Amino acid sequence: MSTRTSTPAHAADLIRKFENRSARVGVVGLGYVGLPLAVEKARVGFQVVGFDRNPTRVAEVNLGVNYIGDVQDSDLRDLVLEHKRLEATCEWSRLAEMDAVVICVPTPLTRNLTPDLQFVEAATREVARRLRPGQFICLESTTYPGTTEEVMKPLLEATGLREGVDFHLAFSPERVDPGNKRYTTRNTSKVVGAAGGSSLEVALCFYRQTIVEVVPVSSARAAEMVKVFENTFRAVNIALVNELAMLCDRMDLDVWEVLAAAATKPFGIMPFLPGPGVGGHCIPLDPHYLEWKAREFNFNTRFIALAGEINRRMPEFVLAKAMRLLSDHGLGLRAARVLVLGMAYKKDVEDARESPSAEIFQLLVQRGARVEYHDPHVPRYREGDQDLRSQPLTAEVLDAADLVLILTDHSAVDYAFVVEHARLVLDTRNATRGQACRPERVVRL
Ligand code: SAJ
Repeated sequence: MSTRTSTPAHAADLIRKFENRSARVGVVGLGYVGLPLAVEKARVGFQVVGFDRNPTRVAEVNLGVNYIGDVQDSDLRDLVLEHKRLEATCEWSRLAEMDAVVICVPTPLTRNLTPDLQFVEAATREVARRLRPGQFICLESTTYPGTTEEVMKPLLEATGLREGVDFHLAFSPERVDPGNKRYTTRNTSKVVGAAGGSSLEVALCFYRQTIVEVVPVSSARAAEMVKVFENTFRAVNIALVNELAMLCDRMDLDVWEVLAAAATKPFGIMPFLPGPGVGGHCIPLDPHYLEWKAREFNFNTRFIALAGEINRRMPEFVLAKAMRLLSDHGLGLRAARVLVLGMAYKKDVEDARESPSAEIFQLLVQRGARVEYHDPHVPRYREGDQDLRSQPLTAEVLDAADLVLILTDHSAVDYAFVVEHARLVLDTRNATRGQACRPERVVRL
């Protein structure tokens, strides 16, 4: 029995609908956050409608066809085709039917690293056009502290309806770790912040229907700050080990040996590993949302700026190391044949967006190298005028390359086979650790 404060009629009505699962739930944005959330809500009995601007995604969901690695194909198929508790639509007018609307849209950066809230604002405007008394609206997209209260709330209250009385508004950051089989949408604790008492009550009840641990904080701004801190923490620590990798290269030390030994400390340390750069649509972007907002308070977040600069420098560092390695073997980068292993931004995911591999691929091509790639999770890579296919990982393909460049350490690749058949390997992920030691052939970051 929850110790519930007196809640306005709409809040009490929403809480009742959440607890008896009669609430109709809308999820705006059916990507790596929205689709798993929609599946979780439908799985516990809610009627869920997914909203997306992409008609292809909408059609795939309505056919029970899954396109997100963290969602089980059978779950989506059963919920859509058998139980009919999940459907998708491009018709924004149906937002009026929803009791709860969760917004999970991208929050990218502009070219000069400032927040781009176009998708959040567009989604909020669609919701506002259908806003009615009794609805609960929640933003999950990672953003700077203040977005919910300073951007969303005014757009919604422009309808004349009032937050905390007519409708309820909250922020609850997504914590999806793409490819993580252990921590899923269901068992990853969830932070929730809202403008006022009854809104927090409503939000906590909504998330407690599907998530094991829900963590209330005092405001939407606090919840927004929690999330950008989480991702800044990762960006800064990844930058630290990337800087160490560049220093160890200069000092002829093995950064992998140093970090492995440091990780034996049973307390006060946390393992991060260097790599060819930082990809994905979170870590390289989200900290700059906080950096931008901090300036409003005349505050320079120097750690964020420095971490971003170091992490963005890694592709050039990898290129320089590859050029040195080829030169040591009497080869120049121009006309060299290079096989890139891994286009995805991190291991065991199929997402190549914001991938450092793509940047390094481009840098190699610009310097005249003949570049191919193999990635078991990315059969085709298109960017700009490039339309590339993953090459089969055969002895012939490996032998034909002057240099094999390991940029993503997918578990599905046989690195013993790679080391056996490649002439020269630059391993930026320590994926070849433990392989037959061929120091004359394998160099690590
Ligand atoms: N990376 C390193 N070294 C490391 C860790 C990561 O080079 O030690 C690189 C990865 O290869 C990748 C990039 O950083 O290119 C980001 O990897 P990530 O796993 O930190 O980030 P995402 O975007 O896949 O997922 C993260 C979540 N990851 C974890 O918590 C482990 C989490 O921070 C967020 O829930 C999620 O982003 C998000 O949506 O914010």
